[in-house]
Amino acid sequence: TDASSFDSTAELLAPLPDEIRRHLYYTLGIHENESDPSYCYSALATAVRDRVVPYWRETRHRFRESTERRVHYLSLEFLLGRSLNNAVQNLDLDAEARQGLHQYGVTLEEIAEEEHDAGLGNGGLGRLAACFLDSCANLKLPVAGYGIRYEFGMFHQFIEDGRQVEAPDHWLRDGNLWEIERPEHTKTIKFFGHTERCFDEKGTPFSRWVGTHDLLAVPYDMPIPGYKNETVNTLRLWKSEATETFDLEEFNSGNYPDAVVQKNNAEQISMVLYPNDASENGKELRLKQQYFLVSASMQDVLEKWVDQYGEDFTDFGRLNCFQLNDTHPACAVPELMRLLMDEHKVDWDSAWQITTRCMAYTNHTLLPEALERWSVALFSRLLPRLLEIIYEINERFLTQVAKKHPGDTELRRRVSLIEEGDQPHIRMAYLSIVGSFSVNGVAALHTELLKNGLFSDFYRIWPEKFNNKTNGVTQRRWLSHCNPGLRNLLYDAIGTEWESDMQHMKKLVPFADDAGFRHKWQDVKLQNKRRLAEYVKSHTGVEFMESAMFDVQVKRIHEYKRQLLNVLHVIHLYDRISRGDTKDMVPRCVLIGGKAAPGYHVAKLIVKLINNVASVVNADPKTKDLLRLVFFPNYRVSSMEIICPGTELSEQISTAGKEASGTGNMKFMMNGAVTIGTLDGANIEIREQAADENFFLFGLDAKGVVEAKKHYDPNAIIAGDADIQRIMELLEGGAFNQQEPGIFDLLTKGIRSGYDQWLTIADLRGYINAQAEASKTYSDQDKWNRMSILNSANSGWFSSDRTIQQYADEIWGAKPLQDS
Ligand code: DL6
Repeated sequence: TDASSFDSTAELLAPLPDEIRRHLYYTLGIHENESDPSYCYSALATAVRDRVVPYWRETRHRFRESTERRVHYLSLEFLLGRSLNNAVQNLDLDAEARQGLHQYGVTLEEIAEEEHDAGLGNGGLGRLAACFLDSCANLKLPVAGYGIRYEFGMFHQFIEDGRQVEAPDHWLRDGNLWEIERPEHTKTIKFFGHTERCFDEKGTPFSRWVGTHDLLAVPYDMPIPGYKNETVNTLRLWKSEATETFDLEEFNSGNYPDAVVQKNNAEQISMVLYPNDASENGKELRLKQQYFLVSASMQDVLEKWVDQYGEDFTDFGRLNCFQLNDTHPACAVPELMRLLMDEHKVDWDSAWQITTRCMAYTNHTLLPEALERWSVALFSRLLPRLLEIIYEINERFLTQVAKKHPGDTELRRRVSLIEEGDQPHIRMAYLSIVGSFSVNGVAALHTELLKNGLFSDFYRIWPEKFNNKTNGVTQRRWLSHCNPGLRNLLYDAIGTEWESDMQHMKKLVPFADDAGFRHKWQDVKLQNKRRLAEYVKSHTGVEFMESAMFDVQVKRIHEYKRQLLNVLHVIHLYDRISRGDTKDMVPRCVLIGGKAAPGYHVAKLIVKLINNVASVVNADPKTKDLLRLVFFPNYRVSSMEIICPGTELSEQISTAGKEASGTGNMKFMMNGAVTIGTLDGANIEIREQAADENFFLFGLDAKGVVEAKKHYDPNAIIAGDADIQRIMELLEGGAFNQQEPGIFDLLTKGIRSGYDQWLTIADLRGYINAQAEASKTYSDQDKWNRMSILNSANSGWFSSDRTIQQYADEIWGAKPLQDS
């Protein structure tokens, strides 16, 4: 095909308002006066998609023709959120879209609400993948995402009687206008069966995986538009289907339910996202999902390779790179080996050279419970051929280690890919390290802890593999789109370049000293606080006072993130109010939101505690004008788009050494919130960029945490601090659970225990003091606004464009696609 033919199709389109009308009329069969918001959404989204498609086709064409290195980002999660606004923004269609909607009496904001969030992820890891795709498109990099098209995304969270209740998220119920099915690229995926040793005509042995249960992987492509740059990259999501939808024999014999068993079993694989962000799942279905994604994607890439270069794989490693988003897609290592050897007759040594040249692994957690291990027994049943390959990789690796470190059997035991025991397990992180040329952490501290802690043996063996890539977020969604007031103020002050290059945010620094500008800055924040207050009111019934400090912690609920510490501080403020100690008290509205993994009992109890404390605090007339607490239900991407711009104090209070990076912290910083936080994850870099005086620091650092655990005595700390003692008395005395005595005992006993891993009480005094400092600063609004501006001005480092540029330069060796 000739690339020039692509442009002409774009010219066939009429102005957007006419296209909206055309789609209402012809595509949806609606009379103009029947149009309700959902039809308007469909018409606009289809019209916008029509604008996207020519660029998409052309980018795909350039991608196919390019002889530069291609990158394949493999991830079990892509937390995309909504697509319409993103496409409107990136294709610069805002004015036309508004004009087109005007005649139907609806606004773009109302229409956008019609779209379901694509919640194909749990939290940070999945949202990072989405930000990365946006940045790759912005930088015109030849990067394709590969994931699973879950029928049900992240569950909906409801709060009933203060407790989390989960409901399924059938996000595809009304269809998804942002995907195109590509049945011609369907792949067959094997499970179960056994392997056979065979010999080719030259007598060379090879293996065959036979007797398998097969199913199909059907691709659905989603466009990833770059920012005003005529580039549209692809996210390919796989749906599982049965090879035969019906067993005709069963059907004809009248056994209708059994006739569709195969179909149901096959479709289960892409049916639902596992909702655990930081704990091992260990379930057969989860391993099936992982292998399903990996096998389909690897086959896809190899198929394209063979189309372009034939069966010569000499340059495959040089021209391809697979970025493994955590260990979830770690089966990519043995699967690429299998496909090269069994399907394309490449010998072991060459296949290994190719594989280790193109795999790169990102680690996202230090928590031991999140490190994936798969039982050998399960693996041998489900993926027998892969297990054989893993055993051989391990054998060869351990031989290499023995040569380098003779006599060190302990080292070999420690680094083995197989953890021995009654039930041997495969260590997926080790498999990923051995199979990759690059291993990276997601913030400077995190990478240091990987090198010197969790993966120290491997760091000793291959120091050159390890590198850091501090996370980032896209300023297009997380500043420009979600905060139009601030965007317009920035346009006036420093122009528009920051939207595609965040280094330009630095131009904002001198404005911190401009009183007039500070005033405008504060006014924008006030508007955003009003919008947030309305949102909170409509979802929880609680009124936020607009003059109060908006203090926010939104993220998954987990003990290490210490939402509990936040609640203890709220109880402290409540105690002060109850005792009449309100002199100089700065009014606060505290918002906490996030989902707890459905099986994580303690996290769910923390949700209940937040809700119970909120009920007591908000109902007490003494707190009027001084304190509010809400638990915001069903926290997700689209709610962050409203919460983030209205936030003034960003809570990043994890136990040091536990949060790999954090990315919410970066979104808040960009929008001018000041952080109160520990020296954990990317907080350290946030403080470095913003300067110490523009950050409220407290708590133990990572080394301090290790030390403190040796002689931790929370009860002594409680006994020696009257404020903390009163907090505990209120909690333990049942002030927040009068009707349900004892329900929070697990939490109070936990924080009183010398084995409390999260050292809540150790950091509480420091936290209370830092909060007091934040309040004092807030009462000087001029000073606060200065800090706020400087946070935003210095947030350029946290653009995912910077992160991706580093991945491209330092790991991938990828260059932008040339314009045709
Ligand atoms: O790297 C993205 C994100 C980090 O910002 C968070 O700090 C980290 O907790 C999160 N990790 C996970 C762990 N899941 N697994 N495995 O979600 O990654």
